[in-house]
Amino acid sequence: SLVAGKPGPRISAITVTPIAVVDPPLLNAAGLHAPYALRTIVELVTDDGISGISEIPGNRDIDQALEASRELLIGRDVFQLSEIRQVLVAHFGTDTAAQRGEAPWDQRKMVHIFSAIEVACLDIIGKVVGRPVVDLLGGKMRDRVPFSAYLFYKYEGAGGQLSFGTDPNATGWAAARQASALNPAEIVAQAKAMCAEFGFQSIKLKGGVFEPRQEVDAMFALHQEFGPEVPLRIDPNALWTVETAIQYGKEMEPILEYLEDPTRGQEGMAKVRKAVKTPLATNMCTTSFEDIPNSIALGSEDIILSDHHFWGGLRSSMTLSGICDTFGRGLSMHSNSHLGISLAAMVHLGAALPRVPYALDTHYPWQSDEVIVGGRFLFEEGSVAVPQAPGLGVELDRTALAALHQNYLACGLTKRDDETEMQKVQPGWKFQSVRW
Ligand code: GKR
Ligand code: MG
Repeated sequence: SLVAGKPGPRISAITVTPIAVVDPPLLNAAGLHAPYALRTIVELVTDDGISGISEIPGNRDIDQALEASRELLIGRDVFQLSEIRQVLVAHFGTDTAAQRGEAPWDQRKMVHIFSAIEVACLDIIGKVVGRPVVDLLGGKMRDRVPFSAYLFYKYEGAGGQLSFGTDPNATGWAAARQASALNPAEIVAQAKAMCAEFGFQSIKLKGGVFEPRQEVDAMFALHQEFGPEVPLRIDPNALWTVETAIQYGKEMEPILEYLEDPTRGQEGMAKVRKAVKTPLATNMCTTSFEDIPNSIALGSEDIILSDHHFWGGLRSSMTLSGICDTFGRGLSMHSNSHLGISLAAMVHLGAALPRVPYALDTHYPWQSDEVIVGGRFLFEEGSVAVPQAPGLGVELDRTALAALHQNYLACGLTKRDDETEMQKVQPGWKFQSVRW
């Protein structure tokens, strides 16, 4: 029978729910994580009652823009993803590079909106055709997707209501996650606890917190503890000068798998890349398709850390993968504090990529809440099995969603602001885009 031209399921309802999830006091270049990380959960429902979901970083401006896009989206066929994107661009315009901001995380609006809508539509399409999202991205290249341990310097504290306090009854990783990590020995202890729980086989340290000597010492301490078979990375989020990056980059050549955003900007990265043998990775200097020509011209990195929340969705990330292939860039994945809907999308993408040469980033071990039925994802030997059910393969736990939305209302946060959080601990502390 002829199905061509048959309209697909049409969007009939859009629900945007901001939530706040417990996050420990993690340190980074921009300051300190608040006791709650904000996420936004988007649900689209079609006229024939199919629900599709997605998760993006929480930010009230983005939530409001999503609300404002409702009129443009109601009645649209979920299969018409290019048209949906075009309609959104025609209404809102596109983001500029400057809107990304200087913080470690991306602050553009439209990329998040595209991602939220596209992922929820793909969830619906998967349910309509009876296939997991990975099959909509070109098919499954692997059954399990490997992730890396993601270490943070941190103050003692569990986050959430406990804030800098701890739960004396916690055991295992839940206890280790509360401990302070302010020096190399404490970072090694954190790594051991996280790897014991999740089985990670690569390790990343979020740097840009202490002066480079301390952070580089922590990397050597990790190397000493885990040996040469565990790949290591450090990410100072562009806080080092070119000279500092070259000096410490050279020192760490024997122990690093890659060096992530050692310095700010494509020009600076290109200078470091010429001087240091270790591959350079970025989620800061080449962050959009518009940045690619200059990246290629300058040679600013070896590996682009994609993030479907910032690159405008899962299909855009597959496009990026093709571009990376063409220009000899590696591709891996960046992360922020997140729950299982984002993780499911990351796993489908990770399973569809032609190659996954580096274990992907995830903050998931730092979160304890969940918003999906069945609770938290399991990691085995550092990997997550690709969900097999149609669509994303995860369903909203509506009771959990309501509780996490209450957290959002109660905590009073409306956007991520690590500098303000840091000032509560160190009055007068100021973010500096280049520090050492
Ligand atoms: O969660 O503090 C954090 C990280 O610093 C995050 O915001 C970064 O975007 O993980 C990120 C990175 O790799 O730069
Ligand atoms: Mg990074």
